[in-house]
Amino acid sequence: MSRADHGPWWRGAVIYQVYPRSFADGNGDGIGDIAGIRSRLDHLSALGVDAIWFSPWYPSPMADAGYDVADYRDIDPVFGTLAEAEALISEAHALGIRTIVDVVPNHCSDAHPWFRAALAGGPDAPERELFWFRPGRGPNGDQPPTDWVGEFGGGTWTRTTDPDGTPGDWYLHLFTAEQPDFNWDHPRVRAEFADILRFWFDRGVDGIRIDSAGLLVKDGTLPETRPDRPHPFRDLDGVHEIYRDWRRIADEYPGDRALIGEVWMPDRQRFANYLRPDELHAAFNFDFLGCAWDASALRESIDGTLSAHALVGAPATWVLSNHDVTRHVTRYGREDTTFSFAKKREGIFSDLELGTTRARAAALLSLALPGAAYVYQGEELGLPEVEDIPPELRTDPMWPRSGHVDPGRDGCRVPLPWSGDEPPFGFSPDGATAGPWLPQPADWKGRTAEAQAGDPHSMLALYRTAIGIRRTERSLGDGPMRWLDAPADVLAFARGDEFACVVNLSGAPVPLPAHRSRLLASGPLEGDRLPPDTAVWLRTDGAPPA
Ligand code: TEU
Ligand code: CA
Repeated sequence: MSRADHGPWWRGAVIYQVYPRSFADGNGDGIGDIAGIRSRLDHLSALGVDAIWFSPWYPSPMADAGYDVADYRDIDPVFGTLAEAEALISEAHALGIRTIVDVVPNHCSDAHPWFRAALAGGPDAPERELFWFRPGRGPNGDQPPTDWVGEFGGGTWTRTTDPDGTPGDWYLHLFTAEQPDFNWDHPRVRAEFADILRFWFDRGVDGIRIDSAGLLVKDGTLPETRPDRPHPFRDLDGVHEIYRDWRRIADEYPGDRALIGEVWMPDRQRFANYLRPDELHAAFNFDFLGCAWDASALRESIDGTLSAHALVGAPATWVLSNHDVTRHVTRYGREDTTFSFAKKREGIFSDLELGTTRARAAALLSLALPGAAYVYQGEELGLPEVEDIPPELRTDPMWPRSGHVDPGRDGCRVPLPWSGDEPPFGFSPDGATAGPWLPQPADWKGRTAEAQAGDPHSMLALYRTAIGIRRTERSLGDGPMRWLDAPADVLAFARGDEFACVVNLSGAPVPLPAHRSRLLASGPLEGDRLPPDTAVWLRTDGAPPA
């Protein structure tokens, strides 16, 4: 059934995140690539997703796995060519799947030609104005301009050496030293990104995911961070002007092009400001992602999300995992089920069976809520976080930058298992010259897409069935929802007059509300009772009792 009466696609889409390095390897070098993605599009088509978001695939020294971009208009040779990316975009479109590229506007790579020119040209190079070069403090200038703490921990400034060999100015980087921050006060930076957006829209992409969208504008007076003052680089009002410009560009193109912001922002009101009608179309709901597996916390997050979005007329999004966070099968099996970057990631016991049971229920919850839903590659296979990657094989700069305290994000980026009984589980073709770039657990044979495709009780089967129902169920996706009366610690809500979702977060089985039939359950029911950590989709009769 058509969803056309739901408005533009981005209001209710299921969007699948491909992390190209770890999705599928076409040429056998152990690193995922565009050829691999093209060979596995049938998986995404069978899953039923509406759109694919590709994490960065641009030329990059890979200091931050491609979030350090050296050229925004090309493809890194490890992933393939621009012609292959264009072919992938049109093949996805032929399957009815939209495409979203990841644009990183806060910073580039230190290998970007502008930054190279800024260094090579010495203190007077005009390219220095495109970044944040400043003299150091102290008599010898050997103290950084500020004591700001970076997003991965550690300082935010690195000193340069002038072409004559003497110590020179410092430059700002909110992430690693290999990721210099752009100066968005400079018109050339603005013009460059306007052109980059057009470059990808001209290639037919349907959306842009905007990396670190709240960080672009800095207070040029460089104050220290103080709790009683506006933050010097987070969520400054000036970012909104940038997104109003970008919205005008997106609106110039036919066919509902979408701008999707990565905005980590605890304040829901300020978060919603990015979604005003002339700004971004959508943004990732990290409030929900970080929320505990707890009925009242989830209900509060859902209500808070929906009311903040309603004020600006934007659709909510529902996200459980991505390439930066501990996979939710593992999170939900822990005693503390919340996520935050500030927390230790490692060495915390997780009951993966419990985590999997909850992840299945969470899938039905998030796919039934109003708005768009995101699926991070591998969550449809129920993959857990890989927590035993040997330290010498870890690649995430978070690991060294945290002083080897935080293992970083490699554990959610392990190459996908597709088929077979042993690594590389079909990730690379037969006869590959190298193993997967991160080791896959030897016991993943039961988690391959192939093994799960034939098992009606698998996570993959649950996702396929749920997304399939969502495609035909007119009340799902964007639209209203209504809470139903339910026992303590049970979330029950109606979508339209004939659909209800019930999630039992209590410790005991609960009776189901009145219904005509069961559409789908995340696990076995006990007669007419819904066991703990289980969700069910029900066909209800007319308006269900409120
Ligand atoms: O992540 C941004 C991000 O996670 C931070 O801004 C976050 O708020 C911070 O780590 C909390 O302390 C994006 C990408 O998703 C990530 O993979 C990149 O490493 C990062 O930007 C830099 O481009
Ligand atoms: Ca490859």
